[in-house]
Amino acid sequence: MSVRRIEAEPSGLVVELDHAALIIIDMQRDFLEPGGFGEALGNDVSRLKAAVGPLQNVLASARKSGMLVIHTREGHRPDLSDAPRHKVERGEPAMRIGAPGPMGRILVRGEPGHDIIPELYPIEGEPVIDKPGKGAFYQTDLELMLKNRSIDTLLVGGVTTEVCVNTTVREANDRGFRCIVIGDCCASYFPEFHKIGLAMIKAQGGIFGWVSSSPSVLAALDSD
Ligand code: C5J
Repeated sequence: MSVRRIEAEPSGLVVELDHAALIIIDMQRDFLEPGGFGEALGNDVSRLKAAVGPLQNVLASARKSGMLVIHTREGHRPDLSDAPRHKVERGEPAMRIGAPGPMGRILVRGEPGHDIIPELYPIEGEPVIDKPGKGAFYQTDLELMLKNRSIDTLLVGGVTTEVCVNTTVREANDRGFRCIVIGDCCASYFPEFHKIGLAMIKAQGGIFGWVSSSPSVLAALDSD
């Protein structure tokens, strides 16, 4: 059993690597590249690039350690039968969910824009969770997968900090998982929401979880 200490806030943690998983949330072209869902909503998608390099480093290290790695993607069936009407109709986006865009239909499974960016592409053996909502537990088999492997601790990175990362961490926390959010492996279209999104997780003694950084996680994973 490999046990490591990870520096984090509000306190450092001891983690058994055999019972930990890296969860990478929604690093999809639709959120990170021009012409996708994120840009259609009026966002500056270049803001999310900050998380890519740190996540690449943590992903390489997690793979080397043998840790379970799980990727998630937000998106819908081609017939949009799993897309709530209010999600599709809200706001005044340049293109709505399901509309044809330069990377295929916006936020639709199987389209190029729905896929994970090449820099963080899953390798064989890494489960990919397709989720219709913001949280990775809602209407997915993620909890079952984690329980089957006796996972109790999640290292979490991805986008966006205050939306899908926060929602997933809250869902995980209520289900009894300990979440360590890797701050610089997350990003938001709104820098102030990124900062507050992380602050909300670690406030009040870690009300939803802990916040660490990629150098701290790498130091722990790479130490023998
Ligand atoms: C959003 C996400 N921002 N992955 N999704 O709609 O955070």
